[in-house]
Amino acid sequence: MSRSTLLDVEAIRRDFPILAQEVRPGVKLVYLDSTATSQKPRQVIEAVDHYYREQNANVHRGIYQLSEAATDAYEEARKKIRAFINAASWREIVFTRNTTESINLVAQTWGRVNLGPDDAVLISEMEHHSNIVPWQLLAQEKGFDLLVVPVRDDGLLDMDTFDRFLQEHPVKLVAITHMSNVLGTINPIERIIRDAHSAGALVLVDGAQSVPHLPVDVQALDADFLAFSGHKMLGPTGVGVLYGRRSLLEAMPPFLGGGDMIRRVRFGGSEWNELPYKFEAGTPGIAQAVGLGAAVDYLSAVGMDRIHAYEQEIAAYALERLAEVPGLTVYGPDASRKGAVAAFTMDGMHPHDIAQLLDAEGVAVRAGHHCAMPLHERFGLVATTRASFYLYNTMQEVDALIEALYKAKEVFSF
Ligand code: 7TS
Repeated sequence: MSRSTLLDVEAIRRDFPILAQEVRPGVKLVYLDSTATSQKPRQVIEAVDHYYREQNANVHRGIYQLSEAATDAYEEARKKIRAFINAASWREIVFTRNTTESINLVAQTWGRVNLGPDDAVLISEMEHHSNIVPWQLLAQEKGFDLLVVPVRDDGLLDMDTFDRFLQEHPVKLVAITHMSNVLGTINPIERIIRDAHSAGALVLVDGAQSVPHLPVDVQALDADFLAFSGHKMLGPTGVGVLYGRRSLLEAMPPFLGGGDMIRRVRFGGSEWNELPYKFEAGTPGIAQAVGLGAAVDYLSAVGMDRIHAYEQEIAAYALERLAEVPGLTVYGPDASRKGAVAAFTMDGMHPHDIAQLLDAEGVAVRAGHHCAMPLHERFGLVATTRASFYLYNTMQEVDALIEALYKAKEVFSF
């Protein structure tokens, strides 16, 4: 397979020290699990290192220079993230630990105040558990209906049922993934938001898989909430983001109580801090946020449009090559409707065995239900093997995957 002209992938790869690793002498690492977590470029590793060497102090507290430097670095990262998703204000960017915490924050604050027995929340069959379980927990307590939009055989959302649910039920919130972590399906999020708003519902977008891979503009989308994780977009673990429309965040009660989220504490009652600090109780992941700022710089310098276009190329090539392997089934839509994720099964082979045999060839893929058990059940599966790609993966690595799959088949033919 020839090289893509969209990205200088070889130059990009040189920025990621871990990709030069050999899993054993002579066998190069082929990392195909970026959907679980991405690798980190030296620019991110160095930003974290620099922060600890030169700026480390607690934020929003000290009046000494180092604390001011730490606060500036932390707030600078917030501003970079604001620009990256084109939020109207940095006050709409709340640092959390990850997508999971961002979604739970909305459920436990906005949801707790606004949802009751006469309401419905609409999710989909392709959600990650982190966009199912927080709503189930709250539904048990508040008695609202949790409606689930089905996934069609071709891996696309059943939009007719989506429309019908909006017409027939008092839906107050649509909580939906922008891109599936298993099927790779990119949902028609503009239309979903427009129709939800027309029906009087707010929309929370699970951007865990879209923000790292596509240009996402919260103002153009008119999203009410957007949740995503730093570690899937070249940033460190332990930092995530909740974007919320300012008027909504202003009206929401706090999530966790503690330091930094208050303006004044009295035993008779406390007052909350201004946005976004109202939602950032306790010492945050400062170095992690700084690292995420560097990750956003890196992605922006390459260009999200180019990253997405390159990933479409690699997805198309991967699907074409996977289709050549006898007895292999890939789940999800064709390459034009999905990101660079391929979850598959092979006749007569357990998905975990496939992953283990691939590992012996240096090819790192994930096997299991990928925290999407209802989706697997819908396709009559307990598990799939999943290969996923990012800007640092090459077409040659697709070839390495295919070769390793043929070797795995040979093992099983004995
Ligand atoms: N939503 C989606 C669509 C995801 O893919 C994930 C993580 C999450 C939410 C949760 O993100 P977290 O950072 O809070 O854990 N997905 C995966 C995966 O596919 N394999 O490992 C994690």
